[in-house]
Amino acid sequence: MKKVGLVMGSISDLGAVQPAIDLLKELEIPFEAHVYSAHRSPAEAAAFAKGARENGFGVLIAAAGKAAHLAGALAAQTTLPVIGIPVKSSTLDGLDALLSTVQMPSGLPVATVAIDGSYNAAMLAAQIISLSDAQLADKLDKQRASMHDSVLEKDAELQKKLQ
Ligand code: RP5
Repeated sequence: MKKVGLVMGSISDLGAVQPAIDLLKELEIPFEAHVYSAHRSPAEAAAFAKGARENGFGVLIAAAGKAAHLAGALAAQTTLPVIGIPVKSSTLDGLDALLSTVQMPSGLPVATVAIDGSYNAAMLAAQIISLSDAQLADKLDKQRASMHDSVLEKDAELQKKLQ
């Protein structure tokens, strides 16, 4: 199975990224997580993205806050799909990071999830990896079915309460 490369701009992003790490572990998808900054360690960030395809990665996830250029900087170095997580910081509620991540120039897409949406970033990465892994696709189908069932259970509970 191809690996997921998860890069965060600062160790202070780890809390926001944790749901992605947990989901990748739960789905048993091999991954590497690194702290590489587009601004503070640009050479390492670029080298990681440049070598990612030949190093067995199938998709990259980048989490960064403030002037969040990390996802775009990785996308500039690889044609692997790159998923961006805008991280909420102490000012501007993450809108700064959202706009910095999502507004990529034509030809260099970054699939941007919601502010602090790291769970969905890992889910999207899993869906991409599942294109070439039937077992993982099956796990995702089962997870979707269980989500569906739990919504119906909640509805049944609500109907009971309202009687
Ligand atoms: C970004 O700046 C990081 O991704 C982080 O979200 C934000 C703040 O970084 P620290 O100053 O906490 O290291 O580069």
